[in-house]
Amino acid sequence: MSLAQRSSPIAAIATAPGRGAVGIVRVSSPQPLEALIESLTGAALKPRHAHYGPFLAADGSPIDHGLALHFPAPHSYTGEHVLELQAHGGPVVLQLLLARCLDLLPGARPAEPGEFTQRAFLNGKLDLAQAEAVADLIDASTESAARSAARALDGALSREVTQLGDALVQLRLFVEATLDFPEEEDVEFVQQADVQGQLAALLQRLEQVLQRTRQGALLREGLKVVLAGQPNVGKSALLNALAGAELAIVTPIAGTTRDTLGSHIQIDGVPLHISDTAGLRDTEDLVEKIGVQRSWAAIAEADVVLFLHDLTRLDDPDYQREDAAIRARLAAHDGQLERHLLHAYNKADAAAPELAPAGALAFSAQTGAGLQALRQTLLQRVGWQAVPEGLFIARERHVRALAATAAHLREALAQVSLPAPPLDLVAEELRLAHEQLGSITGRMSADELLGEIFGRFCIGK
Ligand SMILES: Nc1nc2c(ncn2[C@@H]2O[C@H](COP(=O)(O)OP(=O)(O)OP(=O)(O)O)[C@@H](O)[C@H]2O)c(=O)[nH]1
Ligand SMILES: [Mg+2]
Repeated sequence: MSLAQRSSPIAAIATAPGRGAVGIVRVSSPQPLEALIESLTGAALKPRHAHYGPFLAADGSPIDHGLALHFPAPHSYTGEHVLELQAHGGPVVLQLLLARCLDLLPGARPAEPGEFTQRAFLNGKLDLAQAEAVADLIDASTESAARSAARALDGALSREVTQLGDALVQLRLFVEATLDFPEEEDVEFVQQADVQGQLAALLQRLEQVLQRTRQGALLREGLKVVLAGQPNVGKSALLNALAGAELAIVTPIAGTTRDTLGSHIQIDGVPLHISDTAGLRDTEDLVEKIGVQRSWAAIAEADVVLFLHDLTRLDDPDYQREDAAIRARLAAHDGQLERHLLHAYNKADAAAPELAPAGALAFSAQTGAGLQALRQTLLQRVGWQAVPEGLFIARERHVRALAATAAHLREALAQVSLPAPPLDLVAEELRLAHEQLGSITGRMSADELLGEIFGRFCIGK
């Protein structure tokens, strides 16, 4: 997009497509909107006050009657001049209103998806993490996800990141200042200031933020859980029990399920996508064969594979042989899959409890016994810990940036701990750490910030 396009007025229907009681057309423009407002409503609007009246077509006839709200810059969502029109929520009415606004604004064009929020970011109304939280709040699939998105939008993640950034700036400042005065005794200087101790403390704080950010990413991304195992172990029965609905066909016939079948569920507010698969076995049946191939494909993509066993058949030699074959194939997946495996033993209602291996998860999809423990173990396995204080939603992008920041800090700490610390390398690691951290909010341009501080303190030449 060219600069001119980026600064042109934009307008869009802000409410969901389809019919509704109310529909909203929103306009944002770098130029004042008074002329548009005058032509459209025949009135002058008091800023930030609801005004009821007609929305006028070019010939002066009303398109609709509704509420108009004017937010002059900079006190608006985008930071530009914004007008919101609340009309009746019919697609034709809203299209007419949108077209009228575009006609009345020289150079105006329909807004691209997310463009109002993008302008809010560019005008400093939101940082990058907050802008992402807007989308996450709209997309939230569970109550916890929605609340956490609201907290991130409120700046919970941004504040943590900014505080870490401030501490990092102090360290960078110190190390770079030491570099600028080579006549000083570097080693002593660094030791006196306990750069090592400060770095270690910073790293510790960062790890805590990283842990919370991981939880936030889990809430947002959800997780893929695949139910796998031999035919007839009760995979479909478990899917139904977890989903609380009769989604999959359950019969005593081995090979009932052929298609992979998924459902969205939540456990303690964590969204999970759970898939039932065809029972794993060698088969001549063409349809079932394809089903088994799909099972393996689903297993390869899963975040967690819930490997189900049938307590009533554990001592059956045929069952044992098939079990060994499946385990061997799972192990053959470069050990990657085995890390995601969670074994669970079904039909506890029909078997003696001591049949399950010691410490194993035993449950009954039929009676529901042990399901609660199964749910909790599943959450633990995916790394979920209920964080008492406010959780904020986060993205994989944030997790990666924080992990990269931590890696640079660890490297810096290792350098500082050497008998003769190579300060230029330490400074470089700190700079890289800062850059990674700054990418989360998109606001902290690391070197600008440092330049500002150096300027203020008049250090150097
Ligand atoms: N006693 C008992 N029977 C169960 C339990 N769970 C499932 N079953 C029975 O086990 C049989 C197989 O259940 P399914 O859920 O169809 O098994 P599946 O693993 O999906 O089988 P495939 O689709 O063939 O791979 C059915 O007759 C179920 O009623 C349980 O907890 N206790
Ligand atoms: Mg099944």
